[in-house]
Amino acid sequence: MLLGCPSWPEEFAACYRQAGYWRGETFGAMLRERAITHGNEIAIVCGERRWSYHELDARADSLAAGLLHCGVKPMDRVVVQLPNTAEFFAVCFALFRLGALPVFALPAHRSLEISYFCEFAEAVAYIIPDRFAGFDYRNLAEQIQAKTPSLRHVSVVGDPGAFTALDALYADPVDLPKPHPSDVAFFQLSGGSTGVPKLIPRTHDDYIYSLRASAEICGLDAQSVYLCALPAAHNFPLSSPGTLGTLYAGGRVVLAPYPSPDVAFPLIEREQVTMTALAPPLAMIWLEAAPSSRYDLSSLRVLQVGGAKFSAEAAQRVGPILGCKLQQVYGMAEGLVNYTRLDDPDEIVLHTQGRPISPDDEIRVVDDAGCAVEPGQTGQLLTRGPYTIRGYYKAEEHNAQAFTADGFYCTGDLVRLTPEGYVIVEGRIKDQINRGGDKVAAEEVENLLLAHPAVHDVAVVSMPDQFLGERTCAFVISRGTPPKAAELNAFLRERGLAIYKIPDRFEFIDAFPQTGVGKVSKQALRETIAQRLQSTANVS
Ligand code: AMP
Ligand code: DBH
Repeated sequence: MLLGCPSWPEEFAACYRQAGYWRGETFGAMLRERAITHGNEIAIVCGERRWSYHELDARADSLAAGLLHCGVKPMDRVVVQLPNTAEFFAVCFALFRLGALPVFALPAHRSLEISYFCEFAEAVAYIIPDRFAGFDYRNLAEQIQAKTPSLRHVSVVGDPGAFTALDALYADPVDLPKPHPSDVAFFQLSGGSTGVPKLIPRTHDDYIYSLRASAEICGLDAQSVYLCALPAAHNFPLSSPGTLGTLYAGGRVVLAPYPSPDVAFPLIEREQVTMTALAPPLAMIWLEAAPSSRYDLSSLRVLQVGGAKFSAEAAQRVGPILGCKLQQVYGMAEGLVNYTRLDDPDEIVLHTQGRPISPDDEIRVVDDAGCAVEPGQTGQLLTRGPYTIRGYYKAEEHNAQAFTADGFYCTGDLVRLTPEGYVIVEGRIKDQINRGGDKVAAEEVENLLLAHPAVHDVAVVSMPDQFLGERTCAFVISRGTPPKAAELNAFLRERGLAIYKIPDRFEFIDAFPQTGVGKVSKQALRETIAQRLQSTANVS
């Protein structure tokens, strides 16, 4: 077991095994079983490449051997930052078989995030594409390697430049020790609300349960074709039921390098895609594009939308325009995932964010004092269960706040429950901006801006946005003449912050409004910017 990963108390673990949730499966063994039963079926479609289960299985063995030769050992951390390519799955399953632990970075992360993941996790290896979306990851890797002593190895999918090509690692399979099902299998990342992102340890047992149950809820089977349009490393397309749930069910995963209609629609037609997952802004783009598209989307049976609140108005257009069922998904990389069910009445599918996967997902809705609210009232959602973590990796102090003494995760989301136990997301108390599904921790951006010489103080808040739901606004008290917004923008880019976290707007202000106890009132700042936007909209 890896130190620094809080686990379930033994009595809970015993219950989860007893109930049949944790079945002692591991990812490596799961792929082997599918290769035996569905060996010649196609597992992964990536451009013109089609890998059968047998091929994926063989690649995982051979790459695991190659990584071992490079010095990657069981329990070592490996930062994986790959776009939606077949290699992402070869790498994941190779690491799972080896018992080395991927840290799932997103392609949008830049030097600030990646160097933090590498240092904090003491990663020994970093796996990247050569270029993606106009960005050269080899330059990034060079910077990171220069300042991260633990990082011994960089592998590149594509042209390796000064590093090693992933393709050159494939070696003859060797015998490997088998990871234990209760071991951590990888780290997901939290959108977070604090200064630095948190690492989320997920075990084989708990994650496989969540994707097996998700696949069942979504009716996946060997005939299912799942289009992965969101970034593959994100928890939603990875596990709800996502690519791994599809592979669990023996279905086919089709990879879209980009989620835009011009890329995704032809793939849906060509591959006869049955299901996919989108965040709300993308779903809206698809709804705009579909009526005039020349591609046949009729194979699509289910469109999942989640990551941020999907408005009921947009939700009701999904059926008529795309000719498929909508499923709302409210989940988190920490664990708990809620789905509307495929046979739920419209009322529920349009107006709620679903109900939990498991009968043993425990839900509490509490007020500021931590007391249960009256049924149907709004409060913070706390949760505990067979696939919700009991703590972040090496974060004892933060865990004491983010988890209750009896192990409930404090989601920071404000919800209410319907009498049938469906969750409606009403808002949030965590200091985070949800930019159309991309989460931005206010404090992380504030800390960086405070380092700028012309910034005396700063508060980052959300502002309403028709398209993304929310965008980010930084209120700045300047030191002397206010700097130009472009200068602050450039400053954050130079620091290596992911672009989606850079504030969309800077507002300069003399003093912050305060709450009764003298704290900055972010609520008042949100209202100020919302009013300003409203009045400019009225003028134009
Ligand atoms: P993360 O912790 O980064 O995995 O992000 C999970 C968070 O995304 C949740 O705690 C919610 O705040 C938000 N979220 C996810 N799905 C939905 C949804 N369907 N509606 C509203 N918020 C959502
Ligand atoms: O936003 C999320 O993190 C999310 C949304 C839907 C998630 O992790 C999930 C489903 O599993």
